[in-house]
Amino acid sequence: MKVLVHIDDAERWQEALAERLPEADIFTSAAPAERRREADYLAAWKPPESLLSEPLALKGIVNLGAGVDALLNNPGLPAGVPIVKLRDAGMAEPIGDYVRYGLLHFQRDFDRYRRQQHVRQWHEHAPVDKADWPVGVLGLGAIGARVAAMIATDGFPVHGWSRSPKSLEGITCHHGDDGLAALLGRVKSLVLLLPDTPATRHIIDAEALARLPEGASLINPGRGTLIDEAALLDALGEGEAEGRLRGALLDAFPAEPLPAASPLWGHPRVWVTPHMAGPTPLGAALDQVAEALRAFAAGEPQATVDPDAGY
Ligand code: OXD
Repeated sequence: MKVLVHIDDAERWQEALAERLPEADIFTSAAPAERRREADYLAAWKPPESLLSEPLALKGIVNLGAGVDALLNNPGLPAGVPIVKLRDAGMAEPIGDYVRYGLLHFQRDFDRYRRQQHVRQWHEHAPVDKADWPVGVLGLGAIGARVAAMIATDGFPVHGWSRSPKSLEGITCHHGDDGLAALLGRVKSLVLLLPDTPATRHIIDAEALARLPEGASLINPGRGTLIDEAALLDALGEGEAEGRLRGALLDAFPAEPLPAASPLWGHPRVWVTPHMAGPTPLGAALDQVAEALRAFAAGEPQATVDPDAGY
């Protein structure tokens, strides 16, 4: 099988994949056009439209990440080619740690203490137990479910939400529109781990934010398109004094890098990180890619992405 690889450090992936698939001919998108045309499969992260629009006769695509939004929204994506994406591939653990950091940041008042430090103010806030800090996790796919389990183990009561019903041990599961409204009304921190699909775009709009209890916080290691940014800024209010929304820890944005002109950069109660919550550990990801390519070649592809559902 011939595999075309496109990702920032493609040569590293090419070499490591060749060790796992010695039977395969693996080359990167830097190869000449006639060589690229020979590819049976594409393993790629955010390939440019120009590459996808080339006359490639692909039998399958492996998305080198968990989110397929960039690929599905690429106008060059050839129709009908089955797509397999990385499953948890080791990203859930660091994403869980990112969420833990955010939860402790708000639950232990680090945001308030930082502001007090600026004015040299020594004042202790009454602690709130984790058991009294309900957390909502929107999205219970492979990553969301693992993150929900991690924070439940830490002692936070966790409410999970998915579009269709799910049952997860130790998590109070909600589903559908009514379930979402019920969850929003009772959580002190809201964590977004949904994929970017037409159904999830701006799911956190003014109405959803208004349902959150006064002083709730938002943690988004998922996708930037989940949030209506104008509504978010409105709920946060201006300046250091806490608004209806206490603060937001954001790792994902509709346009990345976050444009320098974005008001989020300078907001005193917004923490911006550069889409670093869930780095993909190369080893685990490569094992999954090799497995997916072998399954394609054997004519038994693994669970493929549903382009209509968007994940
Ligand atoms: C992913 C990501 O989808 O890194 O894997 O955002």
